[in-house]
Amino acid sequence: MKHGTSKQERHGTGPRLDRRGLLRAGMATAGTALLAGGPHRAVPGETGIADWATVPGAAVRGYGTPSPFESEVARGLLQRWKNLAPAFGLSVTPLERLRGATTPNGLHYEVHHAGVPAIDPHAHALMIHGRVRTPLRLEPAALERYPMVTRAHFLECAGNGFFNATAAEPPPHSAGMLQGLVSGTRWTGIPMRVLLEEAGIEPAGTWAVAVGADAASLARSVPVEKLMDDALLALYQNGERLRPEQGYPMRLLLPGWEGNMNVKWLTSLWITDQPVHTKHEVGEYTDYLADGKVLQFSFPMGVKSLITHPSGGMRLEGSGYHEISGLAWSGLGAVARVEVSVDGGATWADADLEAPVEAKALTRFRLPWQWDGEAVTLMSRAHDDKGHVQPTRAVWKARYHPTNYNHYNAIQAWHVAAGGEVRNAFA
Ligand SMILES: Nc1nc2c(c(=O)[nH]1)N[C@H]1C(S)=C(S)[C@@H](COP(=O)(O)O)O[C@H]1N2
Ligand SMILES: [Mo]
Repeated sequence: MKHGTSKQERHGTGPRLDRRGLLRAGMATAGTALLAGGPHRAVPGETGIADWATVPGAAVRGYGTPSPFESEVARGLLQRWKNLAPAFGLSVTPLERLRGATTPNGLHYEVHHAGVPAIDPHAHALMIHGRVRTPLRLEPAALERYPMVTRAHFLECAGNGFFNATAAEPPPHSAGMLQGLVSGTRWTGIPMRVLLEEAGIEPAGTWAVAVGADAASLARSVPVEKLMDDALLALYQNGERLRPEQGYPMRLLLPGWEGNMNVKWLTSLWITDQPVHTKHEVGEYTDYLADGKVLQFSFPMGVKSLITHPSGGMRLEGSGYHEISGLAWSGLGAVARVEVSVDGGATWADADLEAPVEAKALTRFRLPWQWDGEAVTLMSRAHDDKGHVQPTRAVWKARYHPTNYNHYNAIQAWHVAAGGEVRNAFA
């Protein structure tokens, strides 16, 4: 993923990039050395022995938690109808506080339509019924005997980015508050195909209605084709059992498709010959188009990216070397390329993609940058391996009704003031 001169020349942007301080990957170390020569220089003989190195530390414990010094790293809570419906709520992943491409389980974003049910796994089962030859009743303990796979996939709420989608002026929020209804996880579970083949789908069984065991009875119609393709009955997240917030003891995982369809606390998969138009697929999770029509069943999430470092609410401490880093993903395939602009979209340079680059998964990108201390606008633009490109906000807005916020995947811009303050921008 090295981006040499030839590639930059091919896009006709080579010489201008250097002027704005974007460095080629090989120069990252030069930039770091520059930092070490500054305020971080060590003074010989200054290192003493800290208190914690003079007495024994804490003993072993059954389940670990982060350092108390990291207590500010937490999900941001959005409880719009807190008094009326306290169990309805969203929480966002603090994207600007994390590195890599995996979201810790305690920071996975949440959307609960009627709270988190306290499910006893010994009293829970998934029924696969309807247009099948052999209806199945699958209890969590029995599922442990099935073959499992582990795959990295992002999960993104259809409404992620809603502040930027509908606001007249850019809200001055953090990356997490603006775009944190997305998380990245290594999910382990049973391929849905294995379970559906055991049940034996009748030829007429082309759709499935997935229902959750929560008080919302959240239900979505899913094409059987997707279930047979890459869907999982997810049982584990990042190696441990699903958290209650993520659907313990089992959830439907539809890689790349809008979060709402990934039914948590899955209890019923009713095989039908048509979609049944549940509450969540005829109102809230549809897209209002510019011409006044409503688009139903827009399942995959579009190609998207954002810079997380630096991002809204941060302050750059001085000009000179900074690394630009962020996340990219596509619900249609793997990220093929991420471009970064430090001049409001006039010129672009390819960022490095951090391996492994997996399909329908978060991908970390990085690009070294030498900031000249002047006001700039930073942007990132992702491409996937199916040829899709992240649109500008203007292009996205032109497609949809002014009130639409679902499937917002426009380019995220950050304005860096001369003083170093970073702020959400529309560009
Ligand atoms: N049963 C059930 N499944 C559900 C929901 C819910 O409220 N109940 N919320 C949906 C929505 S809108 C989203 S975006 C994702 C969120 O999954 P997470 O909370 O694990 O991030 O789950 C979906 N599945
Ligand atoms: Mo959602």
